[in-house]
Amino acid sequence: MKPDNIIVALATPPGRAALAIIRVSGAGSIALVSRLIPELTDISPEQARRLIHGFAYDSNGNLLDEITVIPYLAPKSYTGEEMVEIICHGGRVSGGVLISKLCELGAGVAEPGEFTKRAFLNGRISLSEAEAVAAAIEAKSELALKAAARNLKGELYEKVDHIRKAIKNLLALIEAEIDFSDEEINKTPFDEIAIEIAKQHERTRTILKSYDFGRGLNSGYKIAIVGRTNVGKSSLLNALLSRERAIVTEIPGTTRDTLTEWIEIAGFPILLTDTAGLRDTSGTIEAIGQERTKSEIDKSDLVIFMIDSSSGATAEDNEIYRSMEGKPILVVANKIDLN
Ligand SMILES: Nc1nc2c(ncn2[C@@H]2O[C@H](COP(=O)(O)OP(=O)(O)OP(=O)(O)O)[C@@H](O)[C@H]2O)c(=O)[nH]1
Ligand SMILES: [Mg+2]
Repeated sequence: MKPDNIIVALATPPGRAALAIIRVSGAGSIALVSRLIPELTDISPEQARRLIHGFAYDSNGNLLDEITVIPYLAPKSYTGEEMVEIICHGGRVSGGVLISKLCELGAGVAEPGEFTKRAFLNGRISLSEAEAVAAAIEAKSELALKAAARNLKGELYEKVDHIRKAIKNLLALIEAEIDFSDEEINKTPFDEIAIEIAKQHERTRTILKSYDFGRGLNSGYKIAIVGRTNVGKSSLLNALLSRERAIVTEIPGTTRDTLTEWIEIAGFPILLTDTAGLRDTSGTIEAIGQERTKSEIDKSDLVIFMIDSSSGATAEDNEIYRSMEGKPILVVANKIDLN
């Protein structure tokens, strides 16, 4: 089913800003908005996709804001439907007032992602392009944004579509082989078909392999800094963040709770967690902290296991290391200046 009801939403974040953008989509959008903005009355196809300067009024003729507005005729719009983009003044009031006036006139407030959903349902963009819109908005690093932009341009879709077409061709060849196997027509040898199948299989595997990379770029990797008390875990967190985020003292057991911050390393978003040092303890708070350290280890993609190189690996270090079996571990020897 193709939805044709009119939806409206603020496309920019609420709050103080020079400008805000309101999007309206659905058949009849232009006529609906023209009841607030007279300059949109009787838009000709030549005026579509062009910026129009105007003023917005309420139903009593009171001036609300000076605006610019872009009308789009179906199907040449983001959603593929008739659309209007209103550029009004930012701040707390203007966008909200215009949206509530449009809702009074019959528009409904869009769900998050509904414009993109309509673009997909109307065949304007592929599923991978729709996902790329979300990935671009959520991008936590420049590298993530660049990957999303490639998919916005349809790179992933093209790769998958290429494989899909090749498989359809193969299927046609195989079916022809079955249907006309007795007849003397130009036939494709089976080994050629087998080679082509292997090629498409390999291409599919390559795309699948890129999934983990893409997931890391979008959701980030979780890295926990783990080790005995006082080895310098919080000092490493602070050094990587370039600020004194965690309390560092010479007293063992300083960090009691897990502490998490986003950082970017080589373009990858990393959720870095400092944890409570592991040791035998009778303290209730410290014991709870250590339980949290253990659950943090379970959730991590990588554990930075820190040891104090001035004392070398102790029996306690060995015990902690063994308890993390199966986890990707990066061993970091700290306090090398004391050697
Ligand atoms: N000499 C030296 N001291 C360090 C180094 N790194 C950290 N320290 C000191 O070691 C002490 C403990 O550092 P923290 O970063 O609090 O250690 P931690 O592993 O977080 O300790 P807990 O939170 O108790 O588990 C502090 O006095 C730091 O200044 C280092 O590379 N060399
Ligand atoms: Mg600490």
